[in-house]
Amino acid sequence: MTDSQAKTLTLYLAAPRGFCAGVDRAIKIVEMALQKWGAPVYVRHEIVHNKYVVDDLRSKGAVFVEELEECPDDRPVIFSAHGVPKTVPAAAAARDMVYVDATCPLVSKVHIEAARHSQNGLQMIMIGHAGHPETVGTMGQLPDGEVLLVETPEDVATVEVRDPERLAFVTQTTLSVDDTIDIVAALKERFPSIVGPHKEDICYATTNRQLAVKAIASDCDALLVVGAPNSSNSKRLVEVASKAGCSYSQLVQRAADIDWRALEGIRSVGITAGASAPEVLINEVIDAFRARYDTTVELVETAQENVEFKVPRVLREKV
Ligand code: 0JX
Ligand code: SF4
Repeated sequence: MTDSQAKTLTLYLAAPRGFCAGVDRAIKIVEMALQKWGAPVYVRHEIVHNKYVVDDLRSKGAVFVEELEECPDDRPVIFSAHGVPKTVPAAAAARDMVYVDATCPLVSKVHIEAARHSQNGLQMIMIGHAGHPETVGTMGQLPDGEVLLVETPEDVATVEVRDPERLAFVTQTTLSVDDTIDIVAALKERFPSIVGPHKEDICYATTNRQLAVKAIASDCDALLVVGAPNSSNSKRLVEVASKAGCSYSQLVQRAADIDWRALEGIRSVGITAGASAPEVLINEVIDAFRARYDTTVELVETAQENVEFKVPRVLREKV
């Protein structure tokens, strides 16, 4: 192989990738709140799981905290895209705080489903990752202990329910579609009367990004997912690529994280990004390849998205 051949590389750029409608809306909410009320505006939890996004909003006057108790009474607070337990807005209201809920409408829909099933006398089972803020928020729509969590088909085999005839399930929106099929199948096998969504509650953005990865994974010597280590949907994309036959799939937050040694000898790389990763970081990664290889970029588009969510009315009204 000659030197010039060795430096030739094809980048398969997955589409859809990166920001989803819920992330777009959540970031807009923080920016509009800063315009409306001035700095500081408090944000409970990272608005979305991305350091670049959080640092940018912090530089504009947002203050990120983990708990509502860390916020003063007299400044607005925004709840992150992942959703919050019912106790959080209740505590903010009790303190007469101004708050804006940036929970993605597709997560809120799951909250409403869980509450509705419970009102109908069904015990809830949630398929999700323990400790993830979305799971904590969805389980927190009902009193402590009311929602049972299962993470794997093995959990389904041991979960103890009140009445196997009166059960419903919901899921986190950012799970692996394929893994969730197995968990739902295990639930339906053990509890044939269980009710739930048509398939699961995984959102369009999670589904589309996973399908796009599957379309390129087996053609790539390596696949990089731009995203954060605490981003559930981004981590799932790395797993999907591995399972689809890509022998080296890695999460990178920025171009500086790329392990160039591990990529030695490769001729094709897939690139995608989690729903919370801004396009500027994807371009940074592409530019890093262009600086090292004679790079051809091929867009592989498996779906088009045109979902948009309105920001809450309070931010659309003139001051
Ligand atoms: O960890 P998640 O994938 O739930 O969140 P992230 O990375 O911030 O993505 C956007 C918010 C998704 C909520 O469903
Ligand atoms: Fe909403 Fe899906 Fe984006 Fe989460 S990943 S914010 S559920 S659109």
